Amino acid sequence: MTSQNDTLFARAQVTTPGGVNSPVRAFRSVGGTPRFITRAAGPYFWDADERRYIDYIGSWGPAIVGHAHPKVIQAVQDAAARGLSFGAPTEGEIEMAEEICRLVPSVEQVRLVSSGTEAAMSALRLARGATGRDAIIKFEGCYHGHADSLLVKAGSGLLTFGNPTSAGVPEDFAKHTLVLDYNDPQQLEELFSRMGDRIACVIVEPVAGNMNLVRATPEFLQTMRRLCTAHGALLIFDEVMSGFRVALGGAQSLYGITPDLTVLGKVIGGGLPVAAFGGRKDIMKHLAPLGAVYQAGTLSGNPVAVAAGMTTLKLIQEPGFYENLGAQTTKLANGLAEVARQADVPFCADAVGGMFGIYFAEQVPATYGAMMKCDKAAFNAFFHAMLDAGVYLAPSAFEAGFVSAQHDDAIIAATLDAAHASFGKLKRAAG
Ligand code: KE4
Repeated sequence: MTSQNDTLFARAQVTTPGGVNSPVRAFRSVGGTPRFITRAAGPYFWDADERRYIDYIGSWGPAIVGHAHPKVIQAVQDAAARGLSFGAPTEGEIEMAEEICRLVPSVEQVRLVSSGTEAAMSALRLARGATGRDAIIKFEGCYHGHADSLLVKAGSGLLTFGNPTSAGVPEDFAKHTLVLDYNDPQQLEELFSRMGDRIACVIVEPVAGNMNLVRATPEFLQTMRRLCTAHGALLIFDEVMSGFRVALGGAQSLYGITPDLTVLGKVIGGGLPVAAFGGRKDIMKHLAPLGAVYQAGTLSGNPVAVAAGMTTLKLIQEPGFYENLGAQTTKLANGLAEVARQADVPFCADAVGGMFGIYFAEQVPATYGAMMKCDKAAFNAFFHAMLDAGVYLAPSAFEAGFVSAQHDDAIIAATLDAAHASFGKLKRAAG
């Protein structure tokens, strides 16, 4: 019988490039047909064939309290009944700004936008406007959305300027972006000694999730904090993924490092389009309408989206929320590693708060280079075996996974049962 997913995928590709509105959804990294989701609840979602999956992407982070949480749905319905968008300020935006500033102390003022890309792009422009400098530093393997200056990979030599990773990005844009190796403090020292007075900012995922999960070393983050301060550059923590995911205060609270600007998204929208950038007041004052750095948005601070985000932010502050989320995520990671060990499959896993990484490698990668050596073919085979068993992992060996408050012991146990069968399949296929 033809799968409805196949039918929908064929139809989608007629009117939308690749049949998807975001590339990773197309399953091109793992192969096969993407699942078209019809509904979701708690830790589950269902595809067009009415097949149920335990969901470990959670919309790539936003669904931290579980899908379709009754309180979030009610807040959205109540807000929608009062109108969808006004293009004028609302009290809800003040409440969200106050909540973010309270929960993330490094953020003294914040501007709401509609996507992580928009937030990171705006933070970059603000850093350049506030410092009067053009050069920025990012790291191989980190993703900060698809603004031109950030779609850049390492240049040919270590300290040369970057090259575009995407068609359509002019060399003139890429040349202001320096790309260094993640978790290499020495490269930062060398670069700042050469041109520290030309650097507008360093932007980093303090817990990386876009090359799969890679923890920053404390020395790496401490070095960039010290060098930015010494050379008048701004330190931007891109916490779109790690914010409210690895801890209530984000990765900056785990490492005890205060960035100058923070980029947020995902969880603060609870599944609807809310993102934000914020930080020191003396930097934020450069933003229009106060200052000369322009930034704007028709749907910025949208009242319905803010209602979803604010309700989510309240739910994650319930007593024990992060203790439980961290415990369940660690239980999953350790359980997968144990099941793989029993099947004699080279595999390891890591977990930070409510996000996890799985690696077909002997040890947890600490760098982009090490990550690229993981066995992608083995991951892809495992991905499909788990999908067939009703467990939906991120459809790429280079993405992190996400647990929600609704992934209870029964869900973890069912996942490990599926993993036991899947690792067994891999072992038999390897012969
Ligand atoms: P959005 O524009 O997708 O809302 O956010 C961009 C972004 C910025 N910074 C970080 C650290 C991010 O992880 C992201 C987006 N993350 C991806 C997951 N790898 C979103 C999934 C997708 O692109 O479809």
